[in-house]
Amino acid sequence: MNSQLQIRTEPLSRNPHLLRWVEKITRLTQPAAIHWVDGSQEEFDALCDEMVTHGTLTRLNQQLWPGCFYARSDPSDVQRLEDRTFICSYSREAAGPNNNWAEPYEMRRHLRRLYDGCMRGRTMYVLPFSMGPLRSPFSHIGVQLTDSPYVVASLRTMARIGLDVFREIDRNEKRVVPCLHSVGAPLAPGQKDVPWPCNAEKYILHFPESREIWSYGSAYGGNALLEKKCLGLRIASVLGRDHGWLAEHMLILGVEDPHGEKTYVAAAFPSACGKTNFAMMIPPQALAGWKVTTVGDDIAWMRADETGQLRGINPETGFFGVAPGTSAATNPNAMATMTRNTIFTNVALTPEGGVWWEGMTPEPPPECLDWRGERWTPQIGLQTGRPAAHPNSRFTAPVSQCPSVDPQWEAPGGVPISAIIFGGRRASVMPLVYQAFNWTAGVYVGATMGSETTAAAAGEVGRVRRDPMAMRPFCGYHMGDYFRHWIQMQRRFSVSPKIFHVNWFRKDAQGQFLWPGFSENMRVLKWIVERVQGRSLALETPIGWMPRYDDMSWEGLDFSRGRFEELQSVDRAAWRREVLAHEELFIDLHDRLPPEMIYERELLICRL
Ligand code: TSX
Ligand code: MN
Repeated sequence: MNSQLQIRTEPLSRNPHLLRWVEKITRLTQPAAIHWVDGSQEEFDALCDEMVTHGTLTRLNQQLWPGCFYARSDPSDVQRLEDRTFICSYSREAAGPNNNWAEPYEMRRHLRRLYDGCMRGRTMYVLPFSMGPLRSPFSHIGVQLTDSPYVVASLRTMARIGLDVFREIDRNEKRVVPCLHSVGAPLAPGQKDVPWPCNAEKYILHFPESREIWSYGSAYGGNALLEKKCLGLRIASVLGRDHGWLAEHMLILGVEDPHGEKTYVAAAFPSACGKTNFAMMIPPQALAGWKVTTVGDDIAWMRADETGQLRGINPETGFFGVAPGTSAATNPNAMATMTRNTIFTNVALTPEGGVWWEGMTPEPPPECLDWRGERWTPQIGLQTGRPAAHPNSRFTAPVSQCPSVDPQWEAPGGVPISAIIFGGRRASVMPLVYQAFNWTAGVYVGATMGSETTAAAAGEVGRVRRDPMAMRPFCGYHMGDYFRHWIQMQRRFSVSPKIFHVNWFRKDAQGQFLWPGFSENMRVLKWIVERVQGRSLALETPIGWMPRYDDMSWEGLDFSRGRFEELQSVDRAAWRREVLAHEELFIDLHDRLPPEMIYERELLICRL
């Protein structure tokens, strides 16, 4: 290790459980040094300097991109690996058909062999993090032991880390979630390191009963930033089930109406629906006085307060967003957020020390280095079909820098959530918006939601993939039990949040999008908020309540009554086929499906 780096080898905690665990893992993984992470700016700067020296990071042009860095991953380590992700519960049944299950005892034995000496020649970081504001009743603390400085630097943006968290661990009787992570690339004495060490064999393991996370072999995204999908969703969903709250794959946004009245909504969308764009949406000029504020773009932890009001927090402090497609046109707030203090991973590097990705500007730069570090020109791109940025390339940027950040985004008690929106990418069948008749009907809407696949990687393009509540890869237990938990949550509410379904992606007979989307989605949001406030009207249909043309605001948009009828039409024959397709999901979950789901399905069939 470089001698410039001040390594904190003295423990920053006195918690005996933590000290004993660190000692045990040190003996197992045999790192060359231990670094207790204090979370300071000086520490971050030193870590980044070190990574620049090693070639893991490139400092971007500081005039153009102050505080920004660029990382290129190993070409084999570019995404979350669902087939390497396991729930290691005692019984296979508890994990459900929605998860890969592995026997915990055998998995532990196998992984201990892999972890044996796996940090040789590297520094092991003891990285404490809090999901949610410190001392908030919503919050949970984790400690990640990792040999990846890239993970340490990224987590400083994504979660609250460092000394304050150690203090809380020492003060608090709350349990810490131990998260063990190694890139699985020990260094022999004198062996030269590579910029992005990782291992061909990868595992992302969750032990729901003991609330532990073990990750091995990857340094990318959700495989390695264990706060996010592993703790924030998979383990938290189990905690939520056991303690009566919800850990959801949802954005939270605030809507301020022209009178200054604030309404918060949470929304779940599968991938490739523009969830981050929606979380940071800017209303159109014509809807003067309406404002959207951002609480979070990925995870919502929600519970009923003592009055029975649902309240939610964003447990994270950063955005780990997909770069391609993000531009001043699609998401100006995201572009402003990442102008400084941002880590870009697997985008393209321009000759002037800036970044670029497909869709960032109308014209590509004349020349750049692609995400693999190879020369790329628009012509090479055309000839080879290779994009300059990897389709899953990312920006890691602080929520606090988002121009639309909500003033209450760090409130320890969360924000009141009045509505929940489910959405999907559907070229047909699904109207722009409808409201479920009640909580249970809304749970059915979320449970059966689906989205059409866009990337060839996901198999057949254009096929509807069921993704209940956008949680299919993130629910840490049996999906049938998860639906039951959702239904039972209603007992905790004095007034149940209203549930809606939206679809920005319906197409006409010519294959054109019927709805302009983006800022114009404010018109839908306005109707939703006014429904919550009891100020807007709706038409009862077989699938729920829908706005009529005159129930929505159209000033500043040329959108005809006829086009709206097409967008909102409910084709009963197509809907009957849709409901039959729900059978596929229900067969999978049959033995643990709550009876309410069957009943809601029967009701829907009758209404159709
Ligand atoms: O993010 C999107 N949103 C939500 C925005 C708040 N996208 C991008 C999707 C992929 C990640 C959308 N794409 C949205 C949308 O509402 N709608 C569409 C479809 C669409 C694309 C282009 C146009 C219109 C609709 N262009 C014109 O109408 C000119
Ligand atoms: Mn997500």
